[in-house]
Amino acid sequence: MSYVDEALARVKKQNPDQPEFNQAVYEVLESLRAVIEKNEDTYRRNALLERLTTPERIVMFRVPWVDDKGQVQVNNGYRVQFNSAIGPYKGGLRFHPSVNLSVIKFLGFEQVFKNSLTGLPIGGGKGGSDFDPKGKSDREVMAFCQSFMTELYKYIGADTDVPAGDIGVGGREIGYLFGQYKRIRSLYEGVLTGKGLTYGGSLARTQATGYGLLYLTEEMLKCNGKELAGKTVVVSGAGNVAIYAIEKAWQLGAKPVTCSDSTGWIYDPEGIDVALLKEVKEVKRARLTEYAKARPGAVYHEGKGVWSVKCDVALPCATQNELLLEDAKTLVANGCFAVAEGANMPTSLDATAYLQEHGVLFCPGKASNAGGVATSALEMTQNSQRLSWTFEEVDAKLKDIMVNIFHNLDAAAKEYGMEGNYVAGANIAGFLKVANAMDAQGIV
Ligand code: NDP
Ligand code: 2IT
Repeated sequence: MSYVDEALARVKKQNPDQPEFNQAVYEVLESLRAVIEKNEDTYRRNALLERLTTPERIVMFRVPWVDDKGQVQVNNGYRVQFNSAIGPYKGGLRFHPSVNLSVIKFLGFEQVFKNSLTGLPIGGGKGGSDFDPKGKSDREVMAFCQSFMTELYKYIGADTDVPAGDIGVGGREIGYLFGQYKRIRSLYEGVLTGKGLTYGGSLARTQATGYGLLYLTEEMLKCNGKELAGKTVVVSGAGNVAIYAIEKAWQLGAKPVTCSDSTGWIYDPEGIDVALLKEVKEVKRARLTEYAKARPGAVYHEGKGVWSVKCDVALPCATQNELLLEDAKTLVANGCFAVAEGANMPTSLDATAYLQEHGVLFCPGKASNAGGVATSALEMTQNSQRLSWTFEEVDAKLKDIMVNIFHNLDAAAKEYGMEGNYVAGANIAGFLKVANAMDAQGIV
C-alpha cells in the first residue's frame, strides 16, 4: 500500500464518525501523491502524514450561560490547535448549531495549509460552539461569550493561539470575547483578530476575505486570458464574506446578481444593491425577504437555488458542501467558466472533479479565501508594533498577498505536472512549507 493510502486508511479508521474531516483530509492527501512518492520512505519513517492529520491538541469544554428568562443553557465549546510548525495557532471561531468536532477539525486542517499559503508566520487552528446567536438578545450573546472565554482563555494568547471570527462570530462577538479575556487575564494584548477599530482592530479586516477572493479571482482570470470586468457573477451567502465579495465584484466592473441565506435566496437582475444588503444583514440582522421587499426588481425564492442562475463566474461564500454535483452540472451547462471558493470546502469532491474535468477554472477556498486570515496576521503585526496602518496600506498588502498566492499555487501545479489544477497546486504549495518546518523541528 502506498504511504498516502496508509495515512488515509488510518484517518478513516480513527475518525469514522467525522465525514467533513475525512473529506478535507482526502482532498489534500490525494493531491499530494506526487510529492509524497518522491520521498516516500523518509516521510513514512518520520510519520509525517500521521502527524499532519492529528491535531497537536483538542480542547473541548462545557459552556453554561443564563438566558433572558433565567433558564440555564449549556453548549459545547471547542478549540482544535492543529499545527504550530510555522507560527502560533491561528483561525476563527464558528458559532452555529451544526458545529461538532468533525466540522472544527476539518476547518482546522484546512487552516494549516491556508495559513502556510499566505506566506505569513501563522499555524493552524479553529474553534467554536453549537451556540446559535440567531434570535438571541445582545445580553444573551454577551453572557455566552463571557462563559466561553472563561474557559478558552487558559489555552490562548497573542503568541500562542489567536482566534478570530467565522460563521456567527462577527464584530459584536469578538468585542465581548476580547473584553472578558482582558478582564480575567489583566492583559491588553492582540489575543483575537477582527477587533473593533477603537481597540486594536485593523482597517480592511472586515472587507478582507471578500475583497481578497475577488483579487485572486481577477488574477486567475487574467492569467488564463480572461477578464472579470463585464462578467455576471453568482454569489451564495449574505454574511461577511459574501457582502464584501459582492462589493468588490462591482468595483472591479463585474455584476453580482445573487445572494442567499439559510432560508432563501435573491436573484436581482439589476445587480445586488450592496448598501441595502448591508442594512438588512449587518444592521437589522434580518432575513433576505426584507431585501426583496425594499427592491421591487429583485425576486426572493425559498430554499437553495443560486447555482441555477446563468453566470460566468460562481463564488460560493456561505458554508461547506453547498455546491453539489447537480449544481456543478447546471453551472457548466449554463456556461460558467470560473469558480472560486469564498467559504471553506463549499464544493463537494465530485462537484469539484466535474468542474475541473469540464475546463472550469477552479480555485479552492484555502487559497481564494485566505485574505481574511492574512489580514488577521497583519492585524497581529500592527498590534505588536502598537501602530495602525491606513486602509490603503492594508488593502495594498492584501492584494499583493492574494496575487502571490495565485502565482505560487499555479507554479506548484506546473512543477508537479498538473498545470491548471489549482486544488493540487494549493495543497502542494501549502504542504511543502509546513512539512519543511516540521522536519526541521524534529519529532514533536
Ligand atoms: P457569516 O456568519 O457572516 O455569514 C454566513 C452566511 O452563510 C449567512 O448568510 C448564513 O445565512 C449563510 N449560511 C451559514 N450556514 C448556512 C447553512 N448551513 N446553510 C445555508 N446558509 C448558511 O459567516 P462568514 O461570511 O464569515 O463565513 C462564510 C464562509 O466563509 C464560511 O465557510 C467561513 O468558514 C468562510 N470564511 C470566513 C472568513 C472570514 O473572515 N469571516 C475567512 C475565510 C473563510 P444566515 O444569514 O441565515 O445566517
Ligand atoms: O476560515 C478562515 O480563514 C477564517 N475564518 C478567518 C480566520 C482568521 O484568523 O482570521
